[in-house]
Parts: sequence; structure tokens; C-alpha cells
Amino acid sequence: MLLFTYLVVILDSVLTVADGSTTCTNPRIRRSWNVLSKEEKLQYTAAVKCLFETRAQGTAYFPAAQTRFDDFASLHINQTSPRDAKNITGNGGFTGPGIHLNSVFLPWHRYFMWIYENTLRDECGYKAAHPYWDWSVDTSEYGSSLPKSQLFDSVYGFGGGGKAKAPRENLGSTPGHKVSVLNCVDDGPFAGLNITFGPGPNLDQPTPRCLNRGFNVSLFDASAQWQKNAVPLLQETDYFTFTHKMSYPLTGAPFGVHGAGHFGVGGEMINLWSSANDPMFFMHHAQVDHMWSMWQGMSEANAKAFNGPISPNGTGLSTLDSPLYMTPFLAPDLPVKAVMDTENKDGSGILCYKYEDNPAEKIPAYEGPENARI
Ligand SMILES: [Cu+2]
Repeated sequence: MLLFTYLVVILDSVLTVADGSTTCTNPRIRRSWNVLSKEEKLQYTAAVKCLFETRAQGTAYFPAAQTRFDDFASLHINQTSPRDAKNITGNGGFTGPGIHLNSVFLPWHRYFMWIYENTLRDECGYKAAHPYWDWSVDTSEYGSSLPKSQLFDSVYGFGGGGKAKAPRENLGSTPGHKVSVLNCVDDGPFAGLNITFGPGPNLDQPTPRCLNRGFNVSLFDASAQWQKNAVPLLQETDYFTFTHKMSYPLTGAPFGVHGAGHFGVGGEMINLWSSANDPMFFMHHAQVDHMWSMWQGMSEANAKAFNGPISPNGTGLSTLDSPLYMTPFLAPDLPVKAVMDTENKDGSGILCYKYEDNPAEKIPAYEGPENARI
């Protein structure tokens, strides 16, 4: 059964070898948005727009879904609040322990990104690997700030933070972190597009509304710097502590780097459930995955490390066989071990990509006692 599910997800750069396992011969190279050419940037946003213009495939599970993009947003919402939804038939109605603040946070989002990247390529003509958002260069550390980011360019980016509408609370946002700004994105390739699900856990009713953001520049600046925020994180030696500190504040910072991207962009992005309604979600999570990949690359132990509670409440023991739940119309459920190595070097996994560190932006050397690489 496992073999079958692996074969289903084999894609162009993954070859089947004689024993039925797969090997990665030509990994896709995920690059920083800032080093893409204008043409490459337009190709990416056009492919994402294509997902908004293509019909949903998951209506048997989430009848309110309108677009192919909604298929991803709905899956993220449902896996954030696992429930025996009446329309969920996969997994016998059981949808798992959640995907945030627990051990599977990183592998689940890694697999989710892989499916999204494949869908852009297979259904929307995108040719390259998924880009990532190197947030650190959009901070004062590099003499910049969030609104100056290349990501928010109105032509060669994702549009900006929108113009202020009547402030209101983003209902259903992450508990304890409500913000009062919610602006419609009014420039760039996604201006005028509707999102469907949310806010928050809502999956039952379509709630068409604008894609919305609400920049929080100072919070972002204090939480997304390389030396101050990313480097200490990469020094962690325990997998779950590393995972946890991505979302929780480090000493002296409002948020971990994962929180920085979500709360910096604001609007839909601060929503634990419906953040995947903003295409920026995938740019941010590519960099979150990049951080995990960097951390894995620092030692053999890190490469194989996986531990922590299966439940966000701190209970349950997770293993490399713990399942990553998707829904059947998007991709098969797979065990954590299938996505531990982005280059699938031992042939037991499914992935085939790696990250190019941003050559245009010097990563400051870390003068610590260990881990000279960073
Ligand atoms: Cu998430």
C-alpha cells in the first residue's frame, strides 16, 4: 500500500528504480524571489492566478470550494481544526491531530508545499521550482523594511498591503493575537480576486471576500532578522525545540520567524486556519521549509531528527511513521519519513528539490562556537 501511494506521487524528476523505490536524480532548485528575473516572477504569479481561475476538484469533500486555490486553503483549514466533518470521507472520517504547534508542523507543511509546487507545474504551466521569501533582507538589518520588499511589488510581486478600510477585527485569528487592520489588496496580480473559505475555521459556507492584508512593520522587523532571530534558532539542537521556537517568541522578539511572516503580512495571514488564503502563505512557508532544510544540513543527527508531541496539547508520541494527512483529491496520506530528505538520497521518500541560498544577499557569518556554516 505504501509502495502504491509512493508511485502515485512520482513526478518528472523522480525516477522509479528496479525495487520500486524512487531516487532523485535532478533536484529542482528553489531560489529566493529576489534573484528571479522579472520574467520568472511574472511566470510564477501567472501560475498562481491560474489556480484562482481553475475549478475546484475537492467539492465532494468541501462543497463550498470554488477554485483550485480553494482546494489548498480548505485542506489547510481542515487540518488545523481536525474534525469528523460530515463531508470528509478520507481516513474514515478521522482527520488527524492538527498541523501546528506539534511535531508534524514542519513535515506536513513541507509535503503541502510540494503538492502546491507540483500543481502549479502540472496544471498551470509553471516550469521552475517554488521560490521562497527571504524575509531577513526586508528588515532594518539590511537597511530595508517590509513595505519595501520585492515581494510586494505591484507588477513583479504579490501586490502590497492594501489601502486602509474601516479597521475591524479579523475574526477567528490566532487566539490572543487579534489585530484590527484588514485591508483589501488593491494592486498587483491578485487585486480583485475573491477568497472563499474562512475567516477562521469556516469550511461550510462560501464567504467570498477580498484577499486582505494588514502590514505590521515594526513587529516584523523585530522578529525576522537574520542575526537576531534566525541564527539563534539554527543553534537549537533538539528538533521539537527548533520547531517550537519558530512559532513562539525568542528572547527579546515578539515572535519566532514563522510568526514574523504571518503577523508581518497580517490580514488573512495571521489566521491560524485560513492563512493559506493568501498566496504569500506559500512564499513564507517555502522559507520556513528552507530554514528546516538548513538546520537538517548542519549535522547527520539533525538530518534524521524528529520528535515531539503529536498533539498540540503536548500529548502523544510521534514517530517517523506518524501520518501526514492530506485529503484524497489532493494527495495521499504519507508517513513523516517520506518527506524527511528533500533530495530523497536513500530512495525511500518522495521529494526531489533543494534550496539555493540567496547569492545576492550575503548571509552574515555567525561567530559562534559551533556550526561555522552559518
Ligand atoms: Cu499552517
